[in-house]
Amino acid sequence: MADYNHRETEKKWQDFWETNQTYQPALHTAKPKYYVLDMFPYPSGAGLHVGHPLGYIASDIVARYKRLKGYNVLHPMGFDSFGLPAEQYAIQTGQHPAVTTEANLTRYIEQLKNIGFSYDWTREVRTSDPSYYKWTQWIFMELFRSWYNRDTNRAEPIETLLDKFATNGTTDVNAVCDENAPTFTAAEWNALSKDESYAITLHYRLTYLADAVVNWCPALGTVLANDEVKDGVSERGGYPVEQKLMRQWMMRISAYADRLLTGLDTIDWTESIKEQQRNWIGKSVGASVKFPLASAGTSSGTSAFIEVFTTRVDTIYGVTFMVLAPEHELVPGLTTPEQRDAVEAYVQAAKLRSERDRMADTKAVSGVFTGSYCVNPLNDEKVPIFLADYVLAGYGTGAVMAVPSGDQRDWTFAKHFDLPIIPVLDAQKDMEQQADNTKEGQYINSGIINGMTYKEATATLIAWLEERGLGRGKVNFRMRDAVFSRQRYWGEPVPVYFKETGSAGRLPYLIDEADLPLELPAVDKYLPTESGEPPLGRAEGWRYQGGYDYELSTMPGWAGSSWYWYRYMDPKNEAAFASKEAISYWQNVDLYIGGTEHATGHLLYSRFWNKFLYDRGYVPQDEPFKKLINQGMIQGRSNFVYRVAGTGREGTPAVFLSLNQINGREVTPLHVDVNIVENDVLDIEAFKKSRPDLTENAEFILEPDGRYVVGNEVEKMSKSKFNVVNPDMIVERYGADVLRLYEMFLGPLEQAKPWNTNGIDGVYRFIRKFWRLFYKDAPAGAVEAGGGTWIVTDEQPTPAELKVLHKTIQKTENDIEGYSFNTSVSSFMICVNELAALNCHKRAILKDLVLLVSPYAPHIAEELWAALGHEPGSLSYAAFPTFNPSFLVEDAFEYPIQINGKVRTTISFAVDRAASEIEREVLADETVQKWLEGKSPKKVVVVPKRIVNVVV
Ligand code: ANZ
Repeated sequence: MADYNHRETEKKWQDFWETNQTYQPALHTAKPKYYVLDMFPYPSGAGLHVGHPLGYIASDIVARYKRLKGYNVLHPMGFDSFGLPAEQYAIQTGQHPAVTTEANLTRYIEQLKNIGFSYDWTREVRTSDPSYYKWTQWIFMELFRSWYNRDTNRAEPIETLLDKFATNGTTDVNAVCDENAPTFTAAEWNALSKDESYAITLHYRLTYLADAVVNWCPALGTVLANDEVKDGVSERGGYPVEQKLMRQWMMRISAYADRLLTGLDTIDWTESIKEQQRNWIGKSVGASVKFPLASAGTSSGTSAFIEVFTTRVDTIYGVTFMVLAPEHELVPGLTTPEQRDAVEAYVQAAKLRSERDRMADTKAVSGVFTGSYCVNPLNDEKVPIFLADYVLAGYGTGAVMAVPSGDQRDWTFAKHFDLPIIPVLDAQKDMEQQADNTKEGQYINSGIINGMTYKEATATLIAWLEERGLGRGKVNFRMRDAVFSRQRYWGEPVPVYFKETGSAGRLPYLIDEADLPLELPAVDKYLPTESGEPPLGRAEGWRYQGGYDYELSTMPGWAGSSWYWYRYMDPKNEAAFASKEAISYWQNVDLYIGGTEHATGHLLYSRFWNKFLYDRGYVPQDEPFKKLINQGMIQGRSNFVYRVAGTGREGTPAVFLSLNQINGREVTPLHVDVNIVENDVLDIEAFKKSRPDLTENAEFILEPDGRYVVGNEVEKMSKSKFNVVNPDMIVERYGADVLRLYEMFLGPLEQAKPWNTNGIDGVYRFIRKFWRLFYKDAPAGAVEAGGGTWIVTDEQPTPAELKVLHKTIQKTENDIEGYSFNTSVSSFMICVNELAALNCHKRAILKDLVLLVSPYAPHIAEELWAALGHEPGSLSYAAFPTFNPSFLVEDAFEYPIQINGKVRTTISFAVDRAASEIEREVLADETVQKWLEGKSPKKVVVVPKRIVNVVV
């Protein structure tokens, strides 16, 4: 049993954990709960590289630590298994995305299991599994069946809205709803047909159909997200993308804007993620103002004013023009015949620019005059109306009162079109330099607010406008409702069908709950139909109840990930997304670990759905993730060989120079696979074998000691850079425990850092040294050749040994509680070195050390725990060693006590004890008294930390 073989041992314990379901938490227990969660991965075809497990290792350490601390720990893993790559592959090869996904999943699970995570695998979820997406669809249905009541500040079932309509019409309704929702009395409501009243409710539901401006790529046949569009073309394929109004499912996340903002103050997340969410939500406090249209140039049918949103109503006397977004609905009506061609050309051009480009571009000035005017309500000045694409259709009202003396973009625009610039504050700087967004100073040229301060001016103007029905104070959010449809195949079908109603047109209806899950139908190709319908349009005979059209778009990638942490609580439940009992026990996630790239996507949508489920009474907590930690990226460390310029071409053999042989010669660095390099020395044979194209007859100029030394550089870890390190290889060679320790040892969890396999030897040696505290005669060399004779003793530990142990207990505990995992690894190394130096092989010390190390290196810990003779089973539920500060007080020293030149006894004193106290205690000692034979000593000499000499 004594041989330590990491391959056998790790496999043995992984099997043990699986067979015994060691990591299944109990639901009925007096223990406190702890829920530690990883952001679940999308199983890509490339498998895991060493960067992926970083966060998983950290969370696993916490999970294992919390179990030892007496918590009932939920630590699950699953897969975000819908997604584009599998679908792109399906388009190219015809293989069903489910097949590709399944193959990738199998590999992921195998890789994860190799690393020894304490996941309860019985709870695994997959978002693409119908038994899972049944509940994603159900949540969609619940959103559809709900509205947002501003008075109660929460989502409510649509029935409470219908009650209000029936008793008082829209009078008492304070809802977050579409702008064009009609107003009516109870009598009018009650006179409507069923279909007509249903159509009205569609304006209120938390998920709804609307015409939204989207990035439409005709060649790909789909809407693209902002980050899938670069310079007006699709990132994939480079096809033109245009801005198009399309009917889409939307999520009314804007209803939650304020709560998403204030909720941030209640959770323990990094300030940087919170700030990103705050910016994304973008709360602006300002006013909306109506500028009546000047009659000239306007045609009938347009509304009689332009409404703007401004955060600086105090600058209203400085307005010298008005700018509308090119998509603004008033544009056609405002355009005069002389301006028509120019306006239409401009509107057309704006369509080709993504919103992001339009916002980013602050230098180029473009715009066009509509030919019409409106009137500044404060001073009755005529204001020309322009279009410019820096004004976004979807923000505020899509119209800006332009104040070139106050705003940079307005100033640039005014200069370009030679429009007047009127300063409104005496503190404003030279207007020829730049617009100055100051709130300081006294108002000038500003009618009723001249002489006031910013606050007074703002309040006065809002009151003035409100009195006349021309404006009001308004809070605006940058965050818009989220587009929820994708014209794609590999996603959740939307559980909706359409019915012609006659009077109310074609309306969307939810399918029966009993018909969930609405499964993805088979299709012949994963492409849009010839008529431009999404791929689901190809499914033969796919109709609801035999006759109705289904919604053909699918849900976006974020649907399935916006609630998955609840499914883990009760993953097999067929009657609910999780039982009330499970949810009320587990509540929410205590610790969530994942990447920063989800700051304004997943982490915002999850909070939104969570708040919705909370409002509707399905979950007890308003926030899903109490504490969030973002692990840093692991970068690759690329290796290079250097080919002498001009060699290796047109049949000439290549000449490769070892790093220190370059000596200023002109060389071309070429990436070599880091897996055939060890400690920066190239395995030339392996290189020749892997790249015969480069190395045929090649000459290698080596270092004097015969090695070929490669160069290195830190880059992103990627296949194309040949710097991907596969965890399987590390596990095979060094063991999972070494991989786990080493990943933590690389540096602080939250920092980006390069992977460098070179350093792994140190951790490998540490494991061996640790083993040798238990077994003697482990021959030098590989850990797996270790082993030897069991040398653990039952002797009492010395104060020095206890001190080493308790220092490490304290450090490990503080480190894990503070998520500082790298520092624990070094304290283990120090501890093992110190114990080895003390020649300590004592059970009393080692059993605690095994527990301390176990969250990091669980396999070897289990093996040693068993060898120490514990009850058969896992150490996972043992008790974490208790730190005792009294062992840390300064070391004691065993003083030899000499009486007349002969050592008669030893007495231990703390090294900082005063000599006078030592003298007193020595003389009082029983043995010493015996030797003194009643005489009083002539002389007592205390040599600190050496000896006590008594002369009688
Ligand atoms: C007049 C003014 C004077 C403005 C001034 C600013 C400074 P935030 O803070 O981001 O909410 N704006 C309004 N709607 C817009 C749209 N759809 N597209 C582009 N810009 C728009 O910004 C609000 C300010 O951005 C508003 O206040 C408006 O310009 C502009 F010295 O009105 B302001």
